[in-house]
Amino acid sequence: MSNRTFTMIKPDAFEAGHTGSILKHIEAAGFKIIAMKLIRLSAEKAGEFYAVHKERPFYGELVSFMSSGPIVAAILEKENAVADFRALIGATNPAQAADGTIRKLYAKSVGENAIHGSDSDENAAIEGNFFFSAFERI
Ligand code: 3AN
Repeated sequence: MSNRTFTMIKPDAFEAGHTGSILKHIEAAGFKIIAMKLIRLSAEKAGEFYAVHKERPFYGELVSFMSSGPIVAAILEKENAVADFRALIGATNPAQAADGTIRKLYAKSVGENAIHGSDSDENAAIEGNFFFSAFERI
C-alpha cells in the first residue's frame, strides 16, 4: 500500500473554472498536496505521457485533448492514496461514476473526464517523476 498518487486536472475542467472546487474536494477528502504545477503539455509530451495507450483507438483524440489547454498536475499524499483517489474521482465514464465523485460532478464525457488518477503505485511513481523533479516536491 503506497501513500502517494499523481493527478491532473484536465483541460476541460481547468477551462470551465473548476480547479478551485476540485482542489477543495481533494483536500476535504484528506489528501495533502506534495507538489503542484500549472502547465500546458505539447502534443509530443502528452503522447509520451499516454504512450501505454498508443494502440487504443482513442489515443489521437486523447493526445490532442490533453494538449488543448492548461492542466494542473499534482502529487498527493494520503494513506492508501491510489485506491482512495480512484474512488474519489469515480469511473472513467462520468455516466457511470457514482454520485458525489469528481467525475460525476465535473466531467463531460469519457474523453473529457475532468481529472486523472494513477491506477497503480508503480504508475503513480512514474507519472509523478514525469512532471516533477526532487526539488519541486515538499
Ligand atoms: P482512467 O483515466 O479512468 O484510468 P483509462 O486509463 O482507461 O482511464 O484511460 C485513460 C484516459 O483515456 C481516460 N482518462 C480518458 O480521458 C481517455 N479515454 C478512455 N477511454 C476512452 C474512450 N472510450 N474514448 C475517448 N477517450 C477515452
